[in-house]
Amino acid sequence: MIKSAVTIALVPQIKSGPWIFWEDLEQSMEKAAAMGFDGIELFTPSADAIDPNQLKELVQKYKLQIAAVGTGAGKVIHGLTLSDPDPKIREKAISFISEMISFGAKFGAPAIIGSMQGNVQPNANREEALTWLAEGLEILGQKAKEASTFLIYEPLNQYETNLINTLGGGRDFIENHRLDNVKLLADLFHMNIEEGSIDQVIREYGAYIGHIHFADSNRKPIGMGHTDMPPIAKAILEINYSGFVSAEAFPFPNSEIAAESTIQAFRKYFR
Ligand SMILES: [Mn+2]
Repeated sequence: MIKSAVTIALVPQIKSGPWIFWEDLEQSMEKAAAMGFDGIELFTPSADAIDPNQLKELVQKYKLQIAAVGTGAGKVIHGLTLSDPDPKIREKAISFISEMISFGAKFGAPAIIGSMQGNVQPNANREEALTWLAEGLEILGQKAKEASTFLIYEPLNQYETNLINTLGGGRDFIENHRLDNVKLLADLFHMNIEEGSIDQVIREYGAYIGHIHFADSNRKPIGMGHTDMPPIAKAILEINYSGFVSAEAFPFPNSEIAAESTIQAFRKYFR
């Protein structure tokens, strides 16, 4: 069964970003649970920012799953990416994400590689950058496997990365580099910019999709933009997707209304 999730960001440096909840972890979890979400997607400054024992207590108290953990803080705070021409920076990026994988795995949650994939830098060439990214994903996919979880790779829109922008590009990358244990994130906001037909692409690459980011065309909660949701929801149901549909959207007009609109949309399309 498809599960609902809502994002909670605890990284002050990204405070203008597309995350529903921003404030206190427990307060946000309490609200998410009261609205009926199945899980939360967490963005923390580092793998040791939250005490795992404390989080275990909260997860039990509010009966929420951890849907996934984001790694973007590694780039935002430390400037680390998997495609940096400097091997020392790539190494640090891998170790930052490895720690996130271990943290998430304590809760059965996969880690997401989004902005930490980086970009082709002006002093690097595209082939090299893609090779570095593949090397990183290979190591991290194995790390995730050892932790009994999987790794999520997110194609981003062209204004956020010049590496891979489409689900098909992500599939080709996984196949060409024989990446094991790496699944794709279908982010409906990025796809609305990059794909010809979102529902067709979801059907075509359904077997590769391990996580879905739920946001409208303008990155506001579903229902507040012009994305034609019914055919997309139909495609998600048709591929027998059983992961999380997670609201990575702006807290518009505020966190509570954004979360409430999201869970209503989720129920409308998936329950
Ligand atoms: Mn996303």
